[in-house]
Amino acid sequence: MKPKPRPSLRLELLEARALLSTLIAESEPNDRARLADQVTFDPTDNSADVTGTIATRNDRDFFQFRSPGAGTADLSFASNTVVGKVSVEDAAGNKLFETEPNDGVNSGSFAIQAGQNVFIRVRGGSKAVGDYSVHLSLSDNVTIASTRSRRSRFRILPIAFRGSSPTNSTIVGH
Ligand SMILES: [Ca+2]
Repeated sequence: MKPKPRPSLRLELLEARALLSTLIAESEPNDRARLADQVTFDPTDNSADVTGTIATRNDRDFFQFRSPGAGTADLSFASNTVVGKVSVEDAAGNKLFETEPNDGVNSGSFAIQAGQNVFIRVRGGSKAVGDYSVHLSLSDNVTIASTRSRRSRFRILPIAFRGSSPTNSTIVGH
């Protein structure tokens, strides 16, 4: 006889999906703008977390997003090992923002236009290699179309359990 699915299973899946939606992991090769990894923003908080690895001193990682509206983007680079330099350019190669790791500047803000293609390049600024993360957050006035509208159909329902704990019990009503 098949075991019955746990009553909490659906909630756990939703939580995992929500976390994954904001996390963009690099995929090599991404050393050129045309090979850039696409960044998607979570419409619930207008943010995205990018992760990558500077594998060699010549490695460079490109990420790209198309701005859904005009506003401001906040960028923050973090790494335990890499003195990384982040450059942000538009499609024409105009510089929008650049960190200055040698001066301790690893975050900042820049203006974005509606429909603008924004390219983010991460380089290792020294011989150090390792993992890094880049947090991106768009200002509240930039509206992001939700591609997960089905999510709104789910609601948290009060559930009555009979048993010693929610993971070791039987749903008796909701
Ligand atoms: Ca790369």
